Amino acid sequence: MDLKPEQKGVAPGPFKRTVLVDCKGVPMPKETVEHWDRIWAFQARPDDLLICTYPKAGTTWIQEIVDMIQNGGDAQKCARAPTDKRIPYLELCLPKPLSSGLEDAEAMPSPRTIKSHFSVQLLPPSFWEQNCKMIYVARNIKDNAVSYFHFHLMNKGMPEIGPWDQFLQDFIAGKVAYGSWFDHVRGWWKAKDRHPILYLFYEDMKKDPAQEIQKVAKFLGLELSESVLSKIVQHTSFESMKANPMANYSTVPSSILDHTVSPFMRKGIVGDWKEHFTVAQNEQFDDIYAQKMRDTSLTFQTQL
Ligand code: PPS
Repeated sequence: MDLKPEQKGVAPGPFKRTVLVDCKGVPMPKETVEHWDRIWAFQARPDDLLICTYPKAGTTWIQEIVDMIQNGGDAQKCARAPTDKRIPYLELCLPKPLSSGLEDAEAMPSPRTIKSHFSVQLLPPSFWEQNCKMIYVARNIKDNAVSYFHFHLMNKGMPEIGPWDQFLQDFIAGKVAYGSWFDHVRGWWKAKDRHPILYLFYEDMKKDPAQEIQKVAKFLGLELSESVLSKIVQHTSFESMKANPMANYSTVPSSILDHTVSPFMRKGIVGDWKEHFTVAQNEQFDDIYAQKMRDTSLTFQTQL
């Protein structure tokens, strides 16, 4: 596909891996924290839709689903720009000449859909004040950790990490960007009792995409015909999205996202953790998981 100039990424100067600094108790990339006052003051509008996830939980997938629903299943309309230009990533701060998510969101006419990975305590207050609809996608911790590990390898803007075992320890301890997976999924699970939040699971989306897409449409107050629904299911399958330059992040310069290290659309399955966890790591993980999740009704599937 030929890309229009505005659809192409512009390579910035030498790209450096970030470091994490504390932001309200959550480790965050220093670039985000440097712009914190502006991010925190972001003015949400009542008709904004927020898509929020822990990183690597299926964000891009739900973004494509939402955009397809909003555009009546018209794939051409969804090919107007890459994912992050259609649905800005609020707290993403990139070096010039790249634009930041905040700038893109502020410049966008309503109705806007905005992406964030914030935990509840980091979300700018205006989203709550304006009672914006929010869609949260959660993914089982084991596959989420594996996907995040590979993402650190291919994304040259993420912090430096050690080998898998070291990463896993840091991930369990919440010493990664956006902090503890436990706090994140639990915080949003609680928030849904007091806000219009549709809480979805990656595993359910894999198991029955049509059913989950219908849930999203209903949440947005839209009806889908059978033919539009089946177009959306097809267009948002892993295989279709992997081949779609407007959804697979191939337009980002390779100095930032190096798909030769690991493609952004890597495997897209439930249960890949079995290829990564040793028996000992799995046992340790299960123990910690049982402790941290003992007093919540939130449950996950780690295989289908
Ligand atoms: S990010 O960087 O946080 O926005 O990444 P995110 O999009 O949340 O997560 C990327 C993982 O989601 C998988 N993915 C999909 N799985 C199934 N179906 C579809 N359509 C799909 N699109 C993206 C992607 O492959 C990453 O998971 P892994 O396990 O690494 O393959």
